[in-house]
Amino acid sequence: MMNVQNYIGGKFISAVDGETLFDYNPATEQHIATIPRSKNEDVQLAVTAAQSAQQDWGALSIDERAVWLDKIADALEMKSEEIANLETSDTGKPIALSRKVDAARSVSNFRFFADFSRNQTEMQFVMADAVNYVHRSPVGTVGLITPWNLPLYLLSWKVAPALLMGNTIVAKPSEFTPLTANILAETLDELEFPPGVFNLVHGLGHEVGQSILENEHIKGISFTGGTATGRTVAQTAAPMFKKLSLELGGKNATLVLKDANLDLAVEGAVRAAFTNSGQVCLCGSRILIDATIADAFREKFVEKVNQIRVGDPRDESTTMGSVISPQHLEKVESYIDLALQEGGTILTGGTRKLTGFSGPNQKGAFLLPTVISGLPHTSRCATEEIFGPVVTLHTFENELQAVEMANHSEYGLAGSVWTQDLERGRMVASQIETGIVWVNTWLHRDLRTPFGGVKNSGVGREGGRWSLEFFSELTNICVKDAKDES
Ligand code: TXE
Repeated sequence: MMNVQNYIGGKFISAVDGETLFDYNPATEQHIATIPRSKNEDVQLAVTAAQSAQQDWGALSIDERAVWLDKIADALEMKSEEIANLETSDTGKPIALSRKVDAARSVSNFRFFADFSRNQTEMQFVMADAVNYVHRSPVGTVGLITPWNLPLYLLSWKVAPALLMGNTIVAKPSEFTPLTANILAETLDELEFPPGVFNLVHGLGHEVGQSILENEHIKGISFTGGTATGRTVAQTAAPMFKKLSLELGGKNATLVLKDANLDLAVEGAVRAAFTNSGQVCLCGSRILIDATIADAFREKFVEKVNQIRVGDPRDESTTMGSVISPQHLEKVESYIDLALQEGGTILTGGTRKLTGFSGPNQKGAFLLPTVISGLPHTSRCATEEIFGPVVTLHTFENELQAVEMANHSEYGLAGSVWTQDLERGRMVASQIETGIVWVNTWLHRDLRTPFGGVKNSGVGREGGRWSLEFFSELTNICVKDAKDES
């Protein structure tokens, strides 16, 4: 069992009041770590440490900071297996997924931003008699608040550009998944990274998270999490005029057009619906299918879903693990009950996975991948974020209706369109009110592109130059010749 501590000013320390919380493995219900239950005093210590480190860190050149990012990437890469194992214990996700996505992409986030910065040139706007230079300064101390679904991946997505642009950090990982944020702190410590530049405070959202939001010295907040929490974040931080980036929930549509390559679409739709037990904000949790191909699609789709291997997350052959907690399992199950009350038909799944386990996994929060049909696209199950291994199927008569159905959502984060006519795919994609649309693929990420949502899915974009912009302040310096104008 691990005893995780806060990392403040380059030191591992307990919460000031000594209080702790338990961290559980959701696939076994075993208590795996104890973390500090930090409060406002701990945030204040972290902010003081960050502020003392700000000047020196901000004074480094971007190239010097990029060298640090590369060093961090190399050091994390050496720990890939440890990261993957801890992520699997904390989240219940399959080890193969933890390796391929969580561990690998956390490394590539640091490497990407280091390389990306080397290709940047200073923005200039030349006038007839003057030149405007756009100068970037750090925002200052920023608060990074992250969720449990992709713990180190999402934290590194924020930490890398924040460091690169010269900011100091107070980070708070989800209380459900603190272990890989701790690995990052340990790695920085081993590298003798400048103390106080990166500070980590563990604890509950409404306590330590809220203190980060309210701290007047924290000048920017980058938050990824649920829409309801995002609203609290905005309500607290916006009146203080903090820079704010909110990446919130989604209820993304997968649109399967009449001319789709059916095998490709089925495979993509299954991956979009069930990756990480459906606990990715980009997951395609409602599938809209052209009525003329609906029967064929449904049959192949259910067949493919039944091939998902739900099992022990540590087993290499498992393709779906548990959900994040027993409480979350109950929430997801309540939507399955609701679907039945609303007149839906469960085509497969719908129950807990109870058989085939021996040992501690018998107590885990496992649900079978669940496919529901027969519900209106306006029903609660088809419009509210379930964030679990549950997908609803709906049919449309024409593309106009498909787009209307896709846009019938309070969310607008992502989506995918499946068609062999690429022009049509782009046209349909451009009509969907959302931040990201894939055509004939899903979660195909180029880190240079803008990432973020519209409507209740958030505010702002991160990724590539959008991250650099968020984590810096711009000063336009207009320089005119000092010659006498007369
Ligand atoms: O997320 P929270 P929860 C969605 C998903 C899920 C729902 C709730 O639908 O069922 O959100 O999940 C911190 N001030 N997503 O409750 O609460 C919290 O400690 C400051 C989508 O786990 O949003 C954690 O570090 N911080 C999402 C982080 O916010 C606060 C991924 C996110 O937790 C806080 C996860 C407060 N008052 C859930 N309250 C996505 N977009 O991918 C909580 N936190």
